[in-house]
This record gives sequence, structure tokens and C-alpha cells, in this order.
Amino acid sequence: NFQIEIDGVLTDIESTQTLLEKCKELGINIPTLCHHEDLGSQKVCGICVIECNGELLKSCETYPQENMIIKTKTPKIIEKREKILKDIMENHPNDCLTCEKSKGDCELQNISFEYNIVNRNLVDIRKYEIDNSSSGITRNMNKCILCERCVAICKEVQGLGIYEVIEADGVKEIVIKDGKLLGESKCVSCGQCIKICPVGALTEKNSVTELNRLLKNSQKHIVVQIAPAIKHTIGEEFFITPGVDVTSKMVGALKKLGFDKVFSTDFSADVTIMEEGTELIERLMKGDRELPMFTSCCPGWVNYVEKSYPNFIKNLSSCKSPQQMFGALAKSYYSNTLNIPKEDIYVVSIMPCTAKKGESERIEMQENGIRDVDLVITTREFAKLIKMNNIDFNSLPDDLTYDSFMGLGSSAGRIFGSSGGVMEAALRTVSHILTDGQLKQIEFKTLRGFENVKSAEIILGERKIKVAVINGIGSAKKVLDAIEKNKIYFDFIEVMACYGGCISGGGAPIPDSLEVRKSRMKGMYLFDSNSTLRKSHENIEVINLYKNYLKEPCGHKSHHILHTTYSN
Ligand code: HC0
Ligand code: SF4
Ligand code: SF4
Repeated sequence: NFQIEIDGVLTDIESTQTLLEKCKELGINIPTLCHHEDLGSQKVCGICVIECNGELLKSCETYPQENMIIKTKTPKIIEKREKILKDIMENHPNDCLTCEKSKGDCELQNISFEYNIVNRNLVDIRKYEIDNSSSGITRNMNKCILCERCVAICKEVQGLGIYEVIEADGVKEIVIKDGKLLGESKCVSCGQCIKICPVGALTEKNSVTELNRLLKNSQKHIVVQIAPAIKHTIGEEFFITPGVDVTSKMVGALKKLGFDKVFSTDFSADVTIMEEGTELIERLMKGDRELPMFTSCCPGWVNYVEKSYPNFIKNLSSCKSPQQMFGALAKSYYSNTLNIPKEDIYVVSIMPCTAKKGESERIEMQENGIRDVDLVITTREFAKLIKMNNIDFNSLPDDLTYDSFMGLGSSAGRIFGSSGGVMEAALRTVSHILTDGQLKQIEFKTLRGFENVKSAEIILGERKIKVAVINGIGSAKKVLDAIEKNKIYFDFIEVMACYGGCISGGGAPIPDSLEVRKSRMKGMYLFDSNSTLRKSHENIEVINLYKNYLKEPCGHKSHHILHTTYSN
């Protein structure tokens, strides 16, 4: 360890700590455009310079030495940062008026404001075609500032490596490997690269414009479902603490926006448990050839299996995701019960996820051209819709709830939004069935949290089952390889493509540091522990669905409406 001087104050610093890390710890603001807490070693932008004994050094790659005297705010530093910002601006379109990341989410805009950078260069420098080939992500390389964060998150965290840096004649570019468009690549649409991109080069595919127009003009009966994670994250867009459940204000906003019915995906998550739990029991009966069974509710994960590990397609549960089950039930059960023709029903989903857009477009998720889900917006788009319509979110009432009879969800359905939640919800119901109600365990805490791979052995009646929960595609890849080589065995595995589950989805509010994600997860489990309805099979709206319509889980009708197939 060393003692060094930073801005005139003596401080202890570990030899392995960079000066950037130390300054952040001390609350000294050092701007960064490439460095990010989720990534390892990004050292390209140079804006984090500090002065060390009179010399300018990048703080992200400088380690302490004896007698260091560090300054963080000298004119030389400011001049250097201004120069870097001006150079970036020279090559950046003046698009702030309409940019999706404007109003707080653009780090370049925020830093430029702080350094009072005024770009008078209004020449149109757009030279790249916008890549709209992906169902979930728009890629506009005109705005790229070459920070390489997208390259790193996709490779280091997701284990995919869709992007690469190339350099020709001294000009650097971020491209998709093999010269492909994003939609043609093995990208799974998880959207993690969107959240980490400091500018508007990567954004979700915009659906909010279309939705806003529809809400004002359409003759359709428009119903909306809200995913579990939204309830604990949308508040952030309105300065509410991450994790706080804002269900009532959200319902109020959606009513004001003109939706005919406001429902919850927690309801169809409970239905998923009935179907997937029954499927698991059937597969357990049939033996090892059908195992492990993988959850199939995360389209990022399903995309990954289809594109990169097709041998495991047979292991994916045949259940549609809760989003799709909701849509399919809206166009059948709901349509029949209220006698509204399914052609006249328009289903909107609010999801924390960019991959859900593509999931809703899949050919398997429609029948005779009628889609289960017609349109998907992300959490950020939902916030934008509320702001576009001048709704004062914070002053909305606190006593509103969802419409019946597809609005009630158990808290098992709610915790779907956190890594481990689908597994825990499934175990609550499967254990009830297999032990005839004898196993009273509700909480499976070892399966919660941010660890890459979590596992447990659970005795259910006559049988011991081995389960695992996987966080992120990078970890999933390692587990799949080990299963292929017979190095490990599990009966049932939950995989969520985003680190921490849907609370960290590609459509979540920005920024979402680990601390923020932890608060979201905490809020979700708090809701669960305070709930009196904690098991999917006890949800009265689900019981009524089976009694009045589906008859039994995995029965004939369910198979037709709620199950699907995969392809590669
Ligand atoms: Fe999720 Fe879902 S939990 S994937 O993260 O299973 O998007 O929140 O809505 O469908 O329920 C996302 C979140 C959902 C689905 C549910 C599942
Ligand atoms: Fe990689 Fe996910 Fe971005 Fe696709 S969406 S490029 S898989 S990080
Ligand atoms: Fe989407 Fe959730 Fe999967 Fe992320 S974990 S890709 S948010 S479904």
C-alpha cells in the first residue's frame, strides 16, 4: 500500500487499485466514456486524464507509486478533456433534438454540457446506413464514439462477441463480425450493449411512436400487459427509488393513456408455472432422455440456443413465455368470455426487454396472421410515452389495481423478473404437486441473487431433483459445454440472458449500476415476502381459467394455445 496526495489531501491507496477507482471512491468526479463498472479493461477514450507530478496520465491505467502528487482539476486537464470532446464532436451528428438517448441517458451530452462544449460544426457528417435489421435493436454508427464498450460487454459478459474493432488506413470502426448486419448475426437481442453505449449509437427499435398514434386513433380494443420487472423499475424514470413498487401509478398512467384494459404478466407467469411445472413432472417421469429441461421464457436465451446450440433445442420447455401466453389467452379466453372478436383485440406488452420485440414477431406466435402480442415497448419507451402525453406520474393515485380477470398475479409470478425467480416459483408449485402439499418450503434463497451459476438439490417426494439457475449468456455457454461433456447433470435449469434477470433487461432505465439492480431485486422480494398469495396454483384467476376454459395444464387446449416449437 502507498500513501499519495490527491488534490492536496494525503490518502492511502492499495497497490492494485487504479487512480480512477481511488478517485471514484473518494467521490472525486472523473469523467469516463469507455470505462464502465460492468467491464474489465476499457482504456481507449482518454478523457479520464489526471495530472501526476506535472504529467498527464490516464487514471484508468495508472497505479500508485511512492511520492505521487495527483491533481484532478488543473487547466491542463480541462484543456485535454475539452480537446477530446471537441474531436468527438467533429465526427458526431448534431442529432440531439431527436436522439433516443437525449435528456439524460447520453453520457457524451452530459459531459459536453459539464465542459461547456459548443459544437458549431453543422455539416452533415452522416455516412453510415442505419442498421434496422434486428427486431430489437437499432444501430446507428454515425453516432459511435469508438469507446468499445459494446464490443466488451458482448464478448466479456455475454460470451458472444458479435462486434469487433477494425482499423484501416488509421480509421477505426466497430463492425459486426463477418461484415453482417445485426439481424443476420448470432446476436440474441439481449440489449445489454444498448444500455452500456454512452451515446445514441445503439437504441431499442422504436415502437412508441406507433403506439402513441394507435392510442389516439384506433378503433381496436387495446389491452396492455405489464411485465413483473416494470413495477419495480419504471419509477426510476420519475425520480422514485429503484425497487419501489409503483403498480398503482403505472395503472393510472395507462388508463389515462387510453388503454381499454390494464392487465399484468404476473397472471400469465402463474399460468406458465402451471404448464411448465406439469411439463417438468412429465419429463421427470419419462427419464433422463428428456432432461435437463430448460426454461423458455427468456427470448434472449431461446435465441441463443437456436442460433448457437441447436442440439439443446429439445431441452427447451415447450411453454410459450408469459408474455406470449398472455397474448394467446387475450385472443382466445378473453375474447370468448367478453365476446369481442379476436381480430378486434390489440395486445400491447410493456417489457424490460429488447428481445421480447422479436419474440412477439415470431411466426410460431401467431395463428392465421393474428399475432398473440401485437406490439412491445420497453420500460424506457413506456416512460417516454408517459412524458410525451404530459402525464404527471408522481401525482397519480396510490390505490389503483389491475382489471380482472387476467390481472391478478401471485408473488411467485412477480419474482419471475429476478434471476432465480422462475425456478423458485416453479418449485413452490411442483413441490406442492409431488409431495401432495406436504413440502411447506416457500423460499429457496440459495437460488436468488447475482451469482453466475446457482444450484440446489431438492427432495420432492420419492425423488431428488437437481436444479440450477444461470445468470447471463456467458455463464450459460460454460454450463452447456459441461453438460455436453457429461461433466455435470441437472434436471431443471433456469436461464436468463441478462445478469440478474429481467430487472437488468436491455430495455431497463439507464443507468443501471449493480447497486441499482440490487435495489430492484430487493423490492421484488420484499413484495413477495409481504404477499399473502405466494404460489401460482393458488391464484383464483388462474384456477378459474382452468375451470372455465383450459380444463387442465398441458391438456389439449393448452397445448394448442400455450405451447410452441423452436427451430434453427
Ligand atoms: Fe421478464 Fe417474463 S419475467 S421474461 O424477465 O418468464 O421481459 O419482467 O415479463 O414473458 O412474467 C421480461 C420481466 C417478463 C415473460 C414474465 C418470464
Ligand atoms: Fe451482443 Fe446482446 Fe448486443 Fe446482441 S444485443 S450485440 S448479443 S450484447
Ligand atoms: Fe429479456 Fe429478461 Fe431475457 Fe433479458 S433476461 S433477454 S430482459 S427476457
